Amino acid sequence: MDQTVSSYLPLFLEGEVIKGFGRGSKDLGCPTANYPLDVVKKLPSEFKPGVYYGWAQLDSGPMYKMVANIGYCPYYQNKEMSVETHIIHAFEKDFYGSNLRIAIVGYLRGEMNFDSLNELIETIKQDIVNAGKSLENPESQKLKSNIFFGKP
Ligand code: ADP
Ligand code: RBF
Ligand code: MG
Repeated sequence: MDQTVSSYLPLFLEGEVIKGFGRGSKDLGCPTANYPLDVVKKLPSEFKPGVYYGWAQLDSGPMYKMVANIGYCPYYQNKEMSVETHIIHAFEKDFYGSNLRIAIVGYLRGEMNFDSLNELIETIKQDIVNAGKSLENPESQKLKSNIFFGKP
């Protein structure tokens, strides 16, 4: 892993799931749970924007794999940094207002710009596959039972 990245990983974040940009990520097949700005501000100053994988827990529920985009979304040119978590699980309904705990375990790639929305979506699909694989390795598995997460 990248030297700067490995100096602050694993990184644990916790906060409420709020309304995000409302760009309909859900309609694209990739809903992302957004954090309020006070959580985003807890990232270390040397944090490298990009796509990360790790573990997620809603309230005191079960552990799920996740992939997160942390940065400025060059495709949309956001002014503020955002932390958006896509939980790799099909939920029956929304969970705005829930407490979301994440462990950011590893780095997949830097944020990129795309010529079309379709390319962005295809790249995200591949990120989900890559995250799923990386989370199977024993180092990643260990973090799933970290004391940071509540007992399901
Ligand atoms: P917003 O712009 O408000 O973040 P999204 O289209 O990104 O809207 O949808 C995010 C919301 O969808 C989350 O806040 C959550 O309530 C819900 N959701 C349902 N399934 C998932 C999932 N697998 N991962 C993340 N959020 C999900
Ligand atoms: N936005 C970008 O502008 N560039 C990216 O490379 C990028 N990668 C993403 C990877 C993942 C796994 C996820 C969940 C989101 C990513 N996004 C990226 C953010 C995307 O633009 C945002 O979720 C939109 O709201 C989707 O419509
Ligand atoms: Mg979102």
